Amino acid sequence: MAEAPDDIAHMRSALALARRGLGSTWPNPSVGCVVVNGGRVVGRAVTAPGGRPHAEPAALEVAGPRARGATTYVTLEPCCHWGRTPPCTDALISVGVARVVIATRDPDPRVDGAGIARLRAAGILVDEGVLRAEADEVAAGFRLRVLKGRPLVTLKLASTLDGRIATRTGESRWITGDAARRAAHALRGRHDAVMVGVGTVLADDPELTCRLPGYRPLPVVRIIADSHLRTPLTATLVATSQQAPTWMLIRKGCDRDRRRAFSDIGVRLIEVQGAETGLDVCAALRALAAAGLTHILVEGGAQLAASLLRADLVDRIAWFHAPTVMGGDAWPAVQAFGVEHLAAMPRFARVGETLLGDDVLSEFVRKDVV
Ligand code: AOF
Ligand code: ZN
Repeated sequence: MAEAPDDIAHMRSALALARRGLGSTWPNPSVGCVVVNGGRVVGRAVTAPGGRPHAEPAALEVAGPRARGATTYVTLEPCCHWGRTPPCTDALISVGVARVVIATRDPDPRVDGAGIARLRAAGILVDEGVLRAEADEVAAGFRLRVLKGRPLVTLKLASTLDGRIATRTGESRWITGDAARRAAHALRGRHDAVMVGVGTVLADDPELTCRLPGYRPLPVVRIIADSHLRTPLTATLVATSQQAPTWMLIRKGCDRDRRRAFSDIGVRLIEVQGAETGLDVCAALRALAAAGLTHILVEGGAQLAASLLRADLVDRIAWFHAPTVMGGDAWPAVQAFGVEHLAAMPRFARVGETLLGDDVLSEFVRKDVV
């Protein structure tokens, strides 16, 4: 189709809405919807926290009677299945919109083109593909969950220029400055969950919340990959599990009394197959997708980063570099993972570079994110 400039502008604002919901709508995708009548925006909405209501009925409700004859812009194909809410296609049909512009199809097998067919069968004009690439990027976590059964993984690292995260004696606070640490909190705000390995819990006792006021309506899920339940019951992540969810990925066969102690406090334990050392990261991500997560931020440590890179499971990297050097006896951001040839290195494309005080945030993506 020939894309009208208005279509692009309205879809761009629908995408901006969708981006705002990232981190809060899992297990559902964050969808943006803009209703336009006579050239004026009469309704707009994003998928609600927790995934319901969907964006379309919320935007139609704002538009009220002005939805009749309107054009509706949606970043994802409207659903046509009866889930926990009635189909969005039926809402669009019943209020009498004239045209629906869709950025990309919903990969959910219950929809996947059937939403478009249903709208067309009802006599609504449908155009698809407006800003598809951007929409696929916004929905990348949801697409991975549906199509590959795992969440999207962003690896966040903060290191010296030579990729070190702690001195020989273990000092690590702080390597990057205030602006970089605020940006790291904003990253947490856009992810469903933040994950660390047990080594990081033992070394830093982090809280892993998003401490930017008003940034997200639901607390971020905190996940500890801890095959042998080495986390102390007194760890901050455990002690604060009433304020924000704490999940632990553990190996099958961990001590029952110890497991009970964690679940009594309110920690959710998820059993995962073991690898020779630690957890099978593939199985761990499968379990997290099955629990509904679409997008996780991995904040270390070096062992978990290495396991994910070795298994080719890192989709995006956010790497903060401070203008300092520690040298080879300091702790590396990524542990050894056995690369012998250049051809075997995981490769990423650089997509962004932001100066944050004296630090730099470099962002990378793998080349084949669905
Ligand atoms: C839409 N608009 O805003 C979203 C959609 O469990 P349910 O009933 O909420 O349905 C979840 C599915 O709905 C999800 O897998 C995806 O296919 C779609 N998400 N669809 O029309 C929205 N969030
Ligand atoms: Zn829907």
